[in-house]
Amino acid sequence: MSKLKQKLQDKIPEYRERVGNLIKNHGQVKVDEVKMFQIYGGMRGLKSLTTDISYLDPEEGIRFRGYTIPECLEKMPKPPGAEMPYVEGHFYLLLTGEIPTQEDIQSVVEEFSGRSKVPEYVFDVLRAMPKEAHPMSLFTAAITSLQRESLFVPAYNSGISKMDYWDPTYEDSINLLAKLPEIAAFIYRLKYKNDDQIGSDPSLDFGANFAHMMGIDAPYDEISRLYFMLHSDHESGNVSAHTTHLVGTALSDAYFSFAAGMCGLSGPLHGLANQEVLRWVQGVMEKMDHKIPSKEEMKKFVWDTLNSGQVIPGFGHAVLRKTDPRYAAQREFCLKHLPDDEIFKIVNLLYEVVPDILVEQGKAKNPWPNVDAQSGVIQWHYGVTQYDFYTVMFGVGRALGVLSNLIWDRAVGQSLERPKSLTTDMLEKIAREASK
Ligand code: CMX
Repeated sequence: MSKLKQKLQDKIPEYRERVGNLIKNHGQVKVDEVKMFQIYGGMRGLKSLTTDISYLDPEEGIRFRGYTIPECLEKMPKPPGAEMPYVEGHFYLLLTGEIPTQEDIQSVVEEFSGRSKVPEYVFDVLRAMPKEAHPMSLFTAAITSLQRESLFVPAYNSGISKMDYWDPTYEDSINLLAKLPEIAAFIYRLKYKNDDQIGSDPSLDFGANFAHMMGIDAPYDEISRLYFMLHSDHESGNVSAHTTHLVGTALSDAYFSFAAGMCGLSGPLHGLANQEVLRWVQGVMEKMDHKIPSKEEMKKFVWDTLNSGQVIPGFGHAVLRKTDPRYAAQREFCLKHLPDDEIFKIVNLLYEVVPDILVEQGKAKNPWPNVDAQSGVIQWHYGVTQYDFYTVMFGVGRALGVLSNLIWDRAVGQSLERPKSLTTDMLEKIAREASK
């Protein structure tokens, strides 16, 4: 058994006891109540999910296992000479709740690289898909094609105990995670580089190997580590995390569950927003003939977008009520490495004008930028200008969090998710009775 799996196995009994105690001794304690607007309003703010992988405070932003982004960047071990920590170490933290040592990380790096070879049939599937298929369509197809490798399915069919479900789920999750960088880079080079593929180098860490297979020089390895870490998790209620969890509660294996989550990530209100930001910025640049707009000109672009009934991509959030620390971390990287970049200047200008306009418009509860407002700038600067690819990289990062969560769901025996629905007649009756 690998060191990581052993560590997980050692932690499971205590966690089961804590959850068991909550259900058995406090099962009737009221945590929250559902209001009418939440039923029609996407269950916003309803406290009805649990995860220990990360927590999103509306004012402070994300904490991964209790650590803020700056704390993770400072405390987590890094590859020799690197600025950004190992992705493998971040996965270790998400899964176990502990900051790994260099030695711990080394064993995860080896575990991942030993499982990273993508079967040839996955590439055949991708090559057979229509040329104009969206990269997220290719990404989900690759994941579902890999589902035949699931170890959970034969274990379930052979009658494995519910107590042991976490074990093949762990195996499936690591097998899938380890292959995602190569799948993503393959999709990129298939679609945009005439299928001129660059083979994986298993001696490299997760982030560096991705950069190598993309064919982009340093510091793209640093960007990849930062990008995957920042996008890994955002507690349980966002569409990709919730969908992966929901589908997983039907005991669909890690491949099906994660693919479902990735279909959710592909929506423009969620992960696709990063491509929408670049598309919007490109529109501005074209109209300006590649001249940086003045503040007044930018305000007009923003109002025109709002007045035509569209959202300003990369701004607002369902939970956050301040600038997203994931935005701030990427902004810092830009200030250090690409302060004169044309798109960075435009995105900075947006930061100056959009919040006031959204406040003036009076609709968005959070006028501040989210992660997606900044991530495309860095990608564009280092040559990844094909912005419809950005959500695939978001997906590779998101896998770290949602698969960690799925393993813990299985460890604690999370039930099939099945909330109750009511008809409009019933809700009207409840409303009438409440107003008597
Ligand atoms: N531009 C214009 N209007 C916005 C807005 C924005 N950036 N953000 C919110 N609003 C509007 C909403 O569309 C809504 O309008 P209606 O009442 O007409 O429906 C109103 O403000 C209230 O929305 P909210 O409660 O503030 O936000 P929600 O929780 O409903 O939605 C989000 C959150 C992210 C979908 C929304 O802010 C948005 O559409 N942002 C732009 C897309 C985006 O950047 N998505 C990425 C989020 C991060 C991620 O998941 O990757």
